[in-house]
Amino acid sequence: MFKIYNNYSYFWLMKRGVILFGGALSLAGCAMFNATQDPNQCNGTATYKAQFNSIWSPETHQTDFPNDAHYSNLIGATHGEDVAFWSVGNVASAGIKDIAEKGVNRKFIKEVNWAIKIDNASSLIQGSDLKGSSGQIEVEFQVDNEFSLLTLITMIAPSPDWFLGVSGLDMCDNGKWIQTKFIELKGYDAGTDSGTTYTATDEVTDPKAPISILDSGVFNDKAASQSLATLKLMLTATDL
Ligand SMILES: [Ca+2]
Repeated sequence: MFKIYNNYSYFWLMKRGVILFGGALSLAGCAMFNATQDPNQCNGTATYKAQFNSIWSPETHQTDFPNDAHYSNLIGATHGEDVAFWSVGNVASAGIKDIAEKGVNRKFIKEVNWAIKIDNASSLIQGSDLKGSSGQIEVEFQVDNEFSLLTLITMIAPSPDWFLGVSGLDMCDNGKWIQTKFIELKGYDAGTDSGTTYTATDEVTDPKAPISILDSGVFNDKAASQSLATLKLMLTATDL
């Protein structure tokens, strides 16, 4: 818990309602922080395995199913509640736009690294891609009390600006690390390209529209499932 006193840790502590009066952060300061710790927070660190399983196919999504369906490299972060890399109702960052339109992760990696630098995130998560519409991507990640949230994203490809993912999923539930969690992943529209089919030519959305759930067009046909993939999260180790 000991942190060297600097501007970042000062703001980090201020955000959590701990008032410090100048000077180096002392052991007494640590005791003061512990005394204010929320009982709903989780202890120690928790390691998880995340399995992304695609169920996207011409059977689940009949309309215009592309010949070269695939997913870009699964990418994400572990972070705290002071940052959201994407969310429904907000416009996409440059990093999310690049992933959703092109499957290019470079700018998103910069956004995560910046969040790590200013003490809003703890790690970058990088997984493989999927060359086809079916298959599995597996990644490991570690969370702790301060950074208990998970964000993951991969491009639905080809597509104008569509992606799958989770944002700010809290692995800590009422003071306990979640053992397993199963999520059906639906598609999102990044609001940066107005194309309505998988292979539409580029059509910039200007100004950007808010990120929204994909429930119209090719995602509102006689699909057997609105989900394109599932995400299974499994606690593999804890260090309390
Ligand atoms: Ca769009």
